[in-house]
Amino acid sequence: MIVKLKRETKETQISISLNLNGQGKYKIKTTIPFMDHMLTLFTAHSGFNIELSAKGDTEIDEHHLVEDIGITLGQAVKKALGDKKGINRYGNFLLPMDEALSYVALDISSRPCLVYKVKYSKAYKEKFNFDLLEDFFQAFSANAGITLHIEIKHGRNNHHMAESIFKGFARALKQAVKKESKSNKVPSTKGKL
Ligand SMILES: [Mn+2]
Repeated sequence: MIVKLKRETKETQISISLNLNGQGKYKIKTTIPFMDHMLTLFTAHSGFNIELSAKGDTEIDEHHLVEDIGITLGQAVKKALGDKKGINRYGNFLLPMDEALSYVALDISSRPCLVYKVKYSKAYKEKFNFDLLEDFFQAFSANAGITLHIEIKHGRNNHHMAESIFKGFARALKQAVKKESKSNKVPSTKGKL
């Protein structure tokens, strides 16, 4: 199933097309080069197909746009999951990226919760404000209804740490959304997620 969503506010304009059963094909244009890089990695490693076009009031700063991309991606994932019948529900991944190592664990629970244990170095004056990534994952978790734990075990370079997180997030989500071949049940003793 391909989910298409448009989200427009006075601050940002975003459209997304998402297929959870894809081949990792991407067309990502957010006007923020670092987010393009992260979302491209995310798409390639999740195996989803994503077309995302986003722009907004980045003349103020990049906060609105980064957060609203998280909202839109979260809404698209939630819609694409549908009744959640037969999915694995849980996913986790320990992902090394050179000297950086992240651990991501998630539950497609309908209970939004973000635990984010990541400290970026302030030693460099980078173009991108890495603190915005917490807002991105908070928005994703809240709108997808996903419990999401993200931790950096260790690392030195901010770019590597972020890259490790996005790849690990992609791999964990890929596991969780995958349908078990024989089961058509919602994987909860409550019968509903
Ligand atoms: Mn890179």
